[in-house]
This record gives sequence, structure tokens and C-alpha cells, in this order.
Amino acid sequence: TLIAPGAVHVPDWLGPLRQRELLAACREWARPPAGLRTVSTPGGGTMTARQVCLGLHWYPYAYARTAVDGDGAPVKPMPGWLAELGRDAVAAAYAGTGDAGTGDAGAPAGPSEAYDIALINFYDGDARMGMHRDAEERSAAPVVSLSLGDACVFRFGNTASRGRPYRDVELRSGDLFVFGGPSRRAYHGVPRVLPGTAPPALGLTGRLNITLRVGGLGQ
Ligand code: MD5
Ligand code: FE
Repeated sequence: TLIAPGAVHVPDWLGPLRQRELLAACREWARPPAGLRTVSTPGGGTMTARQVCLGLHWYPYAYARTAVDGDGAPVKPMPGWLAELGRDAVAAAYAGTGDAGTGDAGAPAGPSEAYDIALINFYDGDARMGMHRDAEERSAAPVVSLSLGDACVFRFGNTASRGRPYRDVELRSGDLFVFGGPSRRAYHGVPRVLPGTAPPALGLTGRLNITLRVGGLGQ
């Protein structure tokens, strides 16, 4: 479903088996060193979603090679299979819009732009994420978002301000969302998680979101 130019929602893209595999991988990545951490914001607060990074470590508002605001360990590498999943996700999303990632659907990553960063956010029942833009990547390649566990209300906004107009979309376990083209720099957030909505067989309480990104930040 095309939500806005470049913004494509593909419900239920990951089947139950791939959801379970991805969750198992996230649980491994969440372990120390450079594992799951609470992110402090420059204003003195903390983010309610906890995070683990692969490839490069995000901290407000920059990337680093080590978990600078965690245990200082080198960030875990981005696995090749996850980079491929990012590329496949973009192809699948834009194929569904009928114009293969050109024009209104947004441009796919260039041939030399591999997905090299994964940010994994864990939301418990009362976690949320305020309206923000993702601007630390230098590449214009689409951001790939994969959701696991409890559903959430995802708020997709505009490029001018945090306020209206925005559109609320429910994201459920297994859903893919690709943000490319003009939507790459739109404001967005997660106003709430919907506790108790995870598929029972997955064995996850809370919500996990995996974003795959092209940094364009060099080696
Ligand atoms: C989430 N994560 O559900 C979201 C999914 C983050 C974050 O926002 O920064 O980790 S990614 C949503 C996204 C990325 C890039 C552009 C746009 C949305 N957008 O234009 O709406 O945990
Ligand atoms: Fe974001």
C-alpha cells in the first residue's frame, strides 16, 4: 500500500518462520558486548525505547564505531544476510507499487550502496517514540522498517513540521515499511504500542522494530 510518495507499507511481509528467526537473531544481538542499551537524550531525558545497533552505533545525533554511550565495545557487524534482506525488502515494496522504485515510489539504493546499518528498537507496553526525522545518514537510500511482536500506532507525518498533517498506520508483527524518495526525511513517531497484540506463537512481549539503513558514511 502506497501511504505517500516513496512510503510503502507491506503488511505481513515476513512469515511466521522468518519472524521467529529474526527475533532469535535480535536476542543474540541484544546481549553484551555492545548490546541493548537505554539511550540518553541531550536534554537529560532517556528514550523509552531501548536500542541495539549493528554496523554503526547511533547516539543522539551521530554515528560511531563503538558503543560510545554504552559499554564502549566495538559495535557488532552488519551480517550479509541482513543487508540482503534490506535490498530484497526495497525491491518487494516498490514492485508492489508498479513502478519499480522510480518516480513517486522513491529511488532504491544505488548499486554500490549496501545496507550497512541496523538499528533495533525494543518497545515495552508503555514505550513510545516522539516525532522526529532521521537525518544522520548521508545516503538518500530508503529506510527499511520491520516490525515484530506487539502492534503499534505508527504516525507518518510531513517534511515541514512535527504537527499535522499526519497519518496513523497500525504496524503489526511481520509488516514491512519502506521510506524512500520524498518520505525519507518525513517526521514520524510511535505514539503507542498495543499490548497483547503479538502473535502468541512468536513468544515476544512488547514490540521490536528493525530499521535497515545505508549510511553513506565511508569505512
Ligand atoms: C520504529 N524507528 O518503529 C521506527 C521505524 C527510528 C524510528 O523511527 O528512528 O529508529 S523507522 C521509521 C522511519 C524511518 C525513516 C523515515 C521515516 C520513518 N519516515 O519518513 O516516516 O521504531
Ligand atoms: Fe526514525
